Amino acid sequence: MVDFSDGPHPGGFAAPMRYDAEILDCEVEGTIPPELDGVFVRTGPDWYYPQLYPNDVPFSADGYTSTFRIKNGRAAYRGRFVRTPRFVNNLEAGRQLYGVYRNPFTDDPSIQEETMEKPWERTVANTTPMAFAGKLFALKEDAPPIELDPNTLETRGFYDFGGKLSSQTHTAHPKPDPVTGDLWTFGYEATGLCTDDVYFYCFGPDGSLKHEIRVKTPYVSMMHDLIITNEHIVIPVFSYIATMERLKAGLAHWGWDPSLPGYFGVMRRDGDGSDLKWYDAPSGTTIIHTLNGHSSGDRLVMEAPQFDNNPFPFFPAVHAQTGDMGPIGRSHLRRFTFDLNGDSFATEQVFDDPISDLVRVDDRYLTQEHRYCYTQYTEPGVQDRGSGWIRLDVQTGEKAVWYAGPGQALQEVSMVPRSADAAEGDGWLIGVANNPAEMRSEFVIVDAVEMQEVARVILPFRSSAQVHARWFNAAELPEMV
Ligand code: V55
Ligand code: FE
Repeated sequence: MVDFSDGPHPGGFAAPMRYDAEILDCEVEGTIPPELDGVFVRTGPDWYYPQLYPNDVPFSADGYTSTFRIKNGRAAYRGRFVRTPRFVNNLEAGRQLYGVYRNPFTDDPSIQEETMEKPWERTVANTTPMAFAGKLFALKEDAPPIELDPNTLETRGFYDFGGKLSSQTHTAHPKPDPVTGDLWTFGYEATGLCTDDVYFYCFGPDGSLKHEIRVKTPYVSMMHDLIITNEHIVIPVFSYIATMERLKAGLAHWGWDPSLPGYFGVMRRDGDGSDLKWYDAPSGTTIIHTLNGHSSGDRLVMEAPQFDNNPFPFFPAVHAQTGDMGPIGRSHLRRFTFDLNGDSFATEQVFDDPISDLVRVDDRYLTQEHRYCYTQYTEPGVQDRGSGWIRLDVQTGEKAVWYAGPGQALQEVSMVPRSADAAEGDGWLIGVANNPAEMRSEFVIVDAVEMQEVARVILPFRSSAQVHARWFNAAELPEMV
């Protein structure tokens, strides 16, 4: 029986949505710029059945992918639950069969033999959309990508890069290199649950495997994101720990352990991993998402938001009493400058106010030096304007902020350049605002130079919360009618 009265979201804006939807020609306020031709894809979590155990976490909710296809000033919306093996098995049983986050020991006996052997089949594919070689995928870091039909969003199944993905997992943060056209990506816990193996890949735009690197990490930590520069790979290892003992005890995959050392691992991206160097970093902090980085000579400069405590209180501290969730994390954008010949790095705060760690650059500048960082932000003291998107000049510290409107909550922003050769910063900020007063979601287009709204696509319903979203132009994901 489906009964959400005990949560996790019994009602209100975050209540489970549980529907697939399609609107062929959406209601629009303002004018969608005619230059916008492509598809904005969002992936996020929505519980189709209530969680099996109270200690499960929001990251276990079923993956839902939705698209705003934009062309000739018009917008079409589609949204569908990803038909993961888990979704299909739950639907057949009419209830949740899967236990707590990334822990098959807690699964229903009817499927547990399978999930112990193939833990990636527990995935909910709820984190990030990816386009690669003309295909669309929904990603979560515990499994290979799941391919979706880019037009209908029907699920095609797991994708293993033509047999080249030797890792059992694939990150939710692959990095397209705009200079080479390649995709740099990786999987951690690559050889099984709680293994310290990390496999990195470079895939060419035709889908071919160009390079692979295999390394081990000092401990098994949540390697949610990484930095690819023009020459190097930087991997953060910070404060979360997974062990088989935890899993056998029925706990969620990650525990927060501020007594663990932090590390940045740096290695050449064209090497074999034997040059990997671990730089000691402050413990009790963490880096979940990264902004961008660039190498030149014996220096590597990267920027990332850093939390000075546990950002995910539903992964409680390993040494705390049950129920002690610790403080909610807030992140600051910091710049880390590595001496590639030495064994240390310098840290500077780029911006003094706390910001959302869903930071983005114009993707044409990934691996290169960039000027602008975009993210969600509300200036301290500003009230009743809803949440904002900030354009932060990381070189001068100059900022400009656009606010969504009273009560509205903005999700992750994407930057779309006005044209392929437009100057950095010239284009639009796009993303979804949740409007709880109207109980609906709205797709917003903001001029990134003026920081003024130009159009809004109005949905007559809530679209479930995204984790991440990406814009793919019509050349990357052509529309098939
Ligand atoms: C994150 C999100 C996840 C996950 C692991 O934002 C890390 C970080 C939505 O799922 O499984
Ligand atoms: Fe992420």
